[in-house]
Amino acid sequence: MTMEQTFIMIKPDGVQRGLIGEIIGRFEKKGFSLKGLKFVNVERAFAEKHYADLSSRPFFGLLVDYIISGPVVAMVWEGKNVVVTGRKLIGTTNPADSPPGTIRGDYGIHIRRNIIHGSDAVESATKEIALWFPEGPIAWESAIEPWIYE
Ligand code: DAT
Ligand code: MG
Repeated sequence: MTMEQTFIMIKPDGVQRGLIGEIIGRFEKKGFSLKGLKFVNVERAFAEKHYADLSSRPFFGLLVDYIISGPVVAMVWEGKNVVVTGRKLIGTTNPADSPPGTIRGDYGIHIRRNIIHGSDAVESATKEIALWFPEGPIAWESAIEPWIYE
């Protein structure tokens, strides 16, 4: 079965606040498979490339400063509808509006400290995975898949 993949990043505040295990656990427990994982100090030019679509927005400079303020956890997660469902696990952009039960709703307060990034569409996921994982994700089959999908 060829499955959809998405790019998920735990931002510097998520790392500093000790939420790496919690966030990975939520994606794992949902039934998604981890296909790429790295702990990275992001360069300014790389962060600007990742957020290139937002370069004309007034908050762009602060957003890039934040992303390069400490290491991030970059991941590829795989599963049926993982892009949309991953965004549901994450919640809305502003943690103040994000319902309890979502990652941003449970752990965030401020829009510029929103803990986690997730690709917003299959096309952006493909682009972001290619940018962050030029070597490609890790190919492996989860042995529990028959217990997650019929
Ligand atoms: P998301 O991360 O939910 O996909 P986005 O792609 O529109 O949101 O924006 C990327 C990040 O930029 C977002 O996680 C937080 C920041 N951001 C978005 N809108 C903002 C705003 N109005 N003021 C300040 N920061 C904002
Ligand atoms: Mg986005």
